[in-house]
Order: sequence, then structure tokens, then C-alpha cells
Amino acid sequence: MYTEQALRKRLNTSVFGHKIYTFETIDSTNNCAKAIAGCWGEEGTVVIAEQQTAGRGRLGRIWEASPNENLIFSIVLRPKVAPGGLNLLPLYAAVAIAEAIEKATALKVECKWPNDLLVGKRKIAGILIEGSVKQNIVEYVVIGIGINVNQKRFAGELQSKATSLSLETGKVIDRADLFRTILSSLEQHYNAVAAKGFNSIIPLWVSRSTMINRTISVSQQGNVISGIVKGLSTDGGLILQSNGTEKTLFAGDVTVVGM
Ligand code: BT5
Repeated sequence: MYTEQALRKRLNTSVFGHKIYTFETIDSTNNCAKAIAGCWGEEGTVVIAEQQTAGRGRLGRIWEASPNENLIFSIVLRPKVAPGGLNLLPLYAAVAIAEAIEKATALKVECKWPNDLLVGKRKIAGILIEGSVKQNIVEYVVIGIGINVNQKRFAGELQSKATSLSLETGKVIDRADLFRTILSSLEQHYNAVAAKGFNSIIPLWVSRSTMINRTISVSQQGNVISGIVKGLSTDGGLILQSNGTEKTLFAGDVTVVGM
């Protein structure tokens, strides 16, 4: 079980992780972080757990992670971004986490729109952004992060879709070290995008994606749209050329044809 003290040791951030709440078991770190944010919890507050009883992905899907082997945490942010820019947040988080994982393990990490990180085409991490907008102002954003670290076995459909840092490197990864590296990368990129604009993350994200110019199909609650990925819009949408027209999508599950 993590202790706040152990996580904080050698942490070199100034705002991210200023407060860290650790839990053995929790329903979802995102629920707790949202409750804290709703009570004016400070930017950079982290909620981290060994186990979630209701860990979730988008649209209520389940995030499965065996206890004591992975990283499961959420961060409270109060970005100065218009509601229309919120789709850039998962891209920012994906780039920062990918960079940190590469620094810690030397693995090559790929970004898959909108919120996945892949190693060798398998999902190694997922990002869940939730927030509150009041009177057209972003009140807070919670970034929930699940990373498969030392887990070696996955059940059901995940057997063929998921992987972990340990499976990919053949090593046991120090989770506290990785947590600090990720927090530091998230803070550095946050400061950079706050200064330059959140859409400055787009070229970094694109350079980590193999989706551009590929044929994909995007499933959106039962509807499937196929087309060729032309890039990202300045507000983080996926530009798809489909049936002779360009469409910009803001949500959906992507399958890359031929993968
Ligand atoms: C995500 O959703 O990938 C976002 C996952 C975010 C999880 C974190 S953990 C901390 C925080 N607290 C929470 O309650 N959540 C966040 P989505 O794109 O909807 O993908 C969900 C799908 O990923 C599932 O339906 C499975 O197919 C797959 N999946 C579930 N667990 C996985 C795992 N450990 N590794 C890889 N894939 C997984």
C-alpha cells in the first residue's frame, strides 16, 4: 500500500501532488477527486488507490486493475480553458504520461484518439476526464489515470487487448518512482500548455500517433462511421474524411483497419 510519505519522497513538482490522498480501497478515485474539487479542493490534489470497486472508463465502462500492481489515480485541475477546449485535456494528459513512461522504461508509447495509450498496439493506460462547467466557465477538471504496471495476467477480452509495463519490459517497475515521473511530466506539460494554449499539445500528440492517413471506423453509441484520419482540429476533434466530406468527431471508439 502506498503512503503519502513514500510517494512524496523525491517528488519535484510544485503544485501537482501538493496534497495526496491515499486509499487502500475506494469506489473510484475520480469520484473522490470530483467531490474534493467540488468543495474547492486545490489544483494539483491527487487521489490514489490500490483498488477500485467501481473503477470506470467512458460511458460507464469498467476499468479493471488488480490491486497492488498498478497505478490508479486522479488529479484535480482548474485549467483556464473555455468549455470548447476540454477535448484537448485527454490529449495533453496522454502526451505527458506517454513521455513519462518512455523516460521510465524506454518503451515506445503510442497515443490513440481520444484517450488511450498503447504499447505494441495493446492498451497500457486509459484516461478519463470528467469536470464541471458552470455558466460556461470550466470550474474544475478531474483527470483519472489507470496504468497497467506490474499486472501480468488479464481476464476475458483484455487478454488480447491489454498489456502492462512489466509484461513489455520483463521487469518489475517501481510504482512510486513511476508515479513521481508521471506527475512531474503532467506538471511540466500543464505549465507549457497554460502558457502557449492547450492546442499547442496537438503536434506532440500527432507525432505519437500512427492513426493519421489510416482508414478507421469510429463507433459512436451504435453508429459506425468509417473514413481516413486527416488530423486533429484545433479543439481536439478527430478530422475524418468520409464519403467525400470531412467530419470532425469529438467522441467515439476507434478501430484502425488492418490492426
Ligand atoms: C478508459 O476508458 O480507458 C479510461 C480509464 C480510466 C481509468 C482510471 S483509473 C483511475 C480513475 N478512476 C476511475 O474510476 N477511472 C479512472 P475507455 O476508453 O472507455 O476504455 C474502457 C475499456 O478499456 C473497457 O471497456 C475495456 O475494454 C478496456 N479496459 C478495462 N480495463 C483495462 C485495463 N486494465 N487495461 C486495458 N484495457 C482495459
